[in-house]
Amino acid sequence: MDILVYVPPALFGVMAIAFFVLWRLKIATSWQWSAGFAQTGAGFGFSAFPISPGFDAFVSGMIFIGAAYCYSSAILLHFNAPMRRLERRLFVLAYTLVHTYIVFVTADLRDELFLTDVSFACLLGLALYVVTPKTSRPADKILVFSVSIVFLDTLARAIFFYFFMNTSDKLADFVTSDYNLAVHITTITICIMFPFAALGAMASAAIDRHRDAAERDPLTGLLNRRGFHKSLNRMFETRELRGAVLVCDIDHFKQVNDRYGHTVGDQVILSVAQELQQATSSSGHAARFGGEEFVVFFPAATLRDAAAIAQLLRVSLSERSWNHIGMDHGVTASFGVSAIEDQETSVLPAIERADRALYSAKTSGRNRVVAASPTTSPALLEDDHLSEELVVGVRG
Ligand code: GH3
Ligand code: MG
Ligand code: MG
Repeated sequence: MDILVYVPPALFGVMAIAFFVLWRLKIATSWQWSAGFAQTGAGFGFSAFPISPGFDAFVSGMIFIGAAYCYSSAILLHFNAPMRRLERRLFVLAYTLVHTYIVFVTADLRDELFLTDVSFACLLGLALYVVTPKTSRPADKILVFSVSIVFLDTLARAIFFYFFMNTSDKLADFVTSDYNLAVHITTITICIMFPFAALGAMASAAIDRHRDAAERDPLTGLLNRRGFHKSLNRMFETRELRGAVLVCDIDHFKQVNDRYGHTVGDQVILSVAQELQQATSSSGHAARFGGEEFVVFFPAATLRDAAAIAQLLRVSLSERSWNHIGMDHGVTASFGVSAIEDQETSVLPAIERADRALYSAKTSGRNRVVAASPTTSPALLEDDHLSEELVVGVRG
């Protein structure tokens, strides 16, 4: 037991420093991990360096609840879940009142330990209840599993020692109690998994964030060229290469910048991007390839489907008012569409064909849709013809 009492404060102290550094480096998204581990280490410190029984019981109880509050905050933040701050704070307040009464009025060690353990478990249990349905990454599942272990360990110990063990009820006997030995043993063996699981979940989330930043356009949030190809490659690992491509370029966009400034230009780009994103819904992959040029891939769509969608987008864009951003004239865009052919092994030839069709749309007057296919040269499809014939072919 002598050496054992130094292990948790040392372990959690190191974890607190490590998580603090990770938070400063912006790898950890919340400081609450570090605060939780620091408090757990400090709480265990009272077993290694006791001061006086009443003071130790009161302060260590408050510290453990503080740690549970921080852990629950860190977990909820990690999963982007509702923080339930009011409920958790009221809970901590209620704990504080009862805990103060037990320590300073009844001075009953068994009640104090039971209350603190059950309250600690409740705060973790609430976080687990909220986030468990939200876990998808393997590292997050490991985190939830390890928090569940801490939750069960705390609850099981509370029940076991309160109902089945005949331990002393004097605060002064805590340091030498079987309970204290049990806490140290389970903490060092099974609960220590928790900080490592938190570390793994944080690293996994940080990697995802960086990957996302590298694959997305910061202005519109659409995929960038690299993200578009990666996302398509991932999709085609498991399904047949089929679908249609739409490329879109805003007409005379330079004039928008020249007349209204770059900020207004950015807002136009953003609005067009949002329109494209809506049109693709969850099935399509919309990307900003550069400047004011966008590419959208529709899996399983035919040339006819893509042309019909492009036509709807073209009309919707040309009819839009831009008064709200201070522009008193309209914006139009030109579209090229193409479909992946049977023998093709990549989406690139279809993008090239759609690009040529776009060029054709630009040279034949802009504000129009041109559909290309490898068997025929880019053919201008008249707008009326498109709306009557091709809209019929749109799939959901
Ligand atoms: P066209 O109808 O032939 O497409 O003419 P255009 O003026 O749209 O074509 P061009 O490619 O010559 O001009 C595109 C302009 O887009 C040039 C560039 O300054 C502007 N641009 C590129 N990226 C951004 C951006 O992120 N924000 C803003 N505001 N403008 C951008
Ligand atoms: Mg343009
Ligand atoms: Mg352009």
